[in-house]
Amino acid sequence: MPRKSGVVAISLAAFLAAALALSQGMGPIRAFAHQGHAFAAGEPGDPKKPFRTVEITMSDGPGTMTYSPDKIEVRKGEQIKFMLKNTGHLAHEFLIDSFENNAKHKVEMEKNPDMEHDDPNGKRLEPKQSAEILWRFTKTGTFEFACLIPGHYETGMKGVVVVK
Ligand SMILES: [Cu+2]
Repeated sequence: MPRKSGVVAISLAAFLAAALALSQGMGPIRAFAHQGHAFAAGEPGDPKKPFRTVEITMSDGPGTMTYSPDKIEVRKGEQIKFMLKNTGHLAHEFLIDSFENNAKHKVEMEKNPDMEHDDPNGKRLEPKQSAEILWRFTKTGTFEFACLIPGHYETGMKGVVVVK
């Protein structure tokens, strides 16, 4: 009998430990999923809340690739609906992030040039395509929007958002 109750005690302890590990695990796993998206520049916007619209045109020509405008200023907490339009002849993307994350991401894109983006903080647009991104800037600082298709950033496809 003592032996049997010992086994029961151990299996109950194991069950409790597993249940505890599971309940504790939920939080960090969820938090990690958010960090995994690396939303350094804020967070996805809420369409039910007010926002300001900013149109950004992506274009390309001989030796030049640009965003117009390539600098915008926003207030901390403000929501911006980016209306993106690709008027160029090539596919372009718009990824809003910290300079650091874009630089890291750029290295990955050089290894996988066909990597597609359709994330809350980034879109890839084919020529003549339009897209929207609703974004809330929750932190002050200077953030970057960039096209990380190999060669595009170097040709001028980058811009900044100054959050005050
Ligand atoms: Cu581009």
